[in-house]
Amino acid sequence: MEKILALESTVIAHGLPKPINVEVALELEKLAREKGCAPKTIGIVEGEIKVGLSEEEIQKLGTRDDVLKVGVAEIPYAVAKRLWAATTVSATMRIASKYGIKIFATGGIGGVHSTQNWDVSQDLLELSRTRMIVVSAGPKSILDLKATMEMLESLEVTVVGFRTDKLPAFYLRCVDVEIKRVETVEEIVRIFKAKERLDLPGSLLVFNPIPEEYAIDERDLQEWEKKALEDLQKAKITGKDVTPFLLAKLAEYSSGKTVESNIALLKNNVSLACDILNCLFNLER
Ligand code: PSU
Ligand code: MN
Repeated sequence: MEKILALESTVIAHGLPKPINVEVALELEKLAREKGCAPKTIGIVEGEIKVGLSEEEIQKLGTRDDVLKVGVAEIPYAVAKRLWAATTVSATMRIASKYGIKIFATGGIGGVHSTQNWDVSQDLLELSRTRMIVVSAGPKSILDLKATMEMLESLEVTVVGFRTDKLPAFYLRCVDVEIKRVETVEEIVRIFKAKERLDLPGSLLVFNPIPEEYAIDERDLQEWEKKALEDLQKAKITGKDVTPFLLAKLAEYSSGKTVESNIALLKNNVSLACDILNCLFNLER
């Protein structure tokens, strides 16, 4: 078994501001290598699906302004039209799984949006279909967290909190929603092995709380989110642009604090994912 860690590209192209996005993408890869793993950042280059973008391709994905954001549903569109595209959690998982990859580290997963419009991320459906360990800092706090957790349960996704029994929510270490707690990477690996043995489809979603020193004050966050949601309504933004728009607004209102937090939690997740991967590897050797 090769120790490959999948990484997504939407966070680079649409989640983080330029030019720090490219730096972060390369840093995450470096961190994985330092931990003895082989990072593969996934994206689409002129219609070609790449498992392991080159440094130059990452640079381009992070700077071009014609990069599409694709979930699983939009992969064939980007491929057939030979476009540049960044893959979301759902698209990255699907591609990684075809490639035999078992672990994927990301920032936040998509979920159920708290707008009046019906907006549920493809990430949730994909998590129910593809067997993989996905390390995330939780659903973004801009989502309806309770609805997102209920939906994950309906979709039979196995969810655990790493050293927490309260749901981590991206910028927040935890919110008042109960989750199943695990204490060690060995436990995570054992749960995944059981899932494989029982031939259960779907992912093991590991929620890893943001490091304490980078967590955002809940009241500050509520204030920024309220303003960002008002802006969203005024700008009449819908669909795929909702998440990038809200993330950019939060960065603006927090004077960059949310970006720092986003970077810290990404590194934290890559680090945990590598520990899990190393543990899995030692077991399968
Ligand atoms: N996490 C981040 N920033 C992001 C995303 C996650 O820190 O930009 C992306 C992921 O790629 C996720 C996507 O799959 O947002 C969800 O988008 P939507 O809600 O449109 O499905
Ligand atoms: Mn959506």
